[in-house]
Amino acid sequence: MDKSASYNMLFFIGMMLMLSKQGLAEQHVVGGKQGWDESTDFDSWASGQTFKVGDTLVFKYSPMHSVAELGSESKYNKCDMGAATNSMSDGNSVVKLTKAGTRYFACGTAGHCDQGMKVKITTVSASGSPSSSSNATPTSNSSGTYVAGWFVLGGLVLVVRSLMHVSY
Ligand SMILES: [Cu+2]
Repeated sequence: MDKSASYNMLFFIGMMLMLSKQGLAEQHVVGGKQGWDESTDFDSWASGQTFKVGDTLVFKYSPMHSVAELGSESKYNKCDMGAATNSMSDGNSVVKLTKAGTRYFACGTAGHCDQGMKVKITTVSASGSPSSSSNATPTSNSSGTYVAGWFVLGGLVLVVRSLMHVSY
């Protein structure tokens, strides 16, 4: 294989890597390095993240903490743990973000939520645009596939070109 053919191959491989990275679901460790702890500033952590449908949250914490999901913004604001669902206490809790919308999590240990140990996660549809209506998700998914299709086609043209070049 000559030089230009291998450059084309590299370009193609690079594009495939970019594509696969784009399509890959991300894992968000809640609170970053500090993890799920009273001292973590969850608002500033969350504001630096983009949560997409298909991504997962991972809560990492010591046995003095737990994770519970609160059903509404008002319960979240009041730290109303009475109606909490989906309680987890295994120290390494994984939550999958299956659809666009906002979800509320707080620590179940007495007093911790009031100390700020809570986080609000707003998930957007996979294309990255916030989606308030439920029917926006399939549309953005298919346009993503459409773009990906053109990328793959472009890559194939390059490979065919480099193969033809080699045979001269
Ligand atoms: Cu706690």
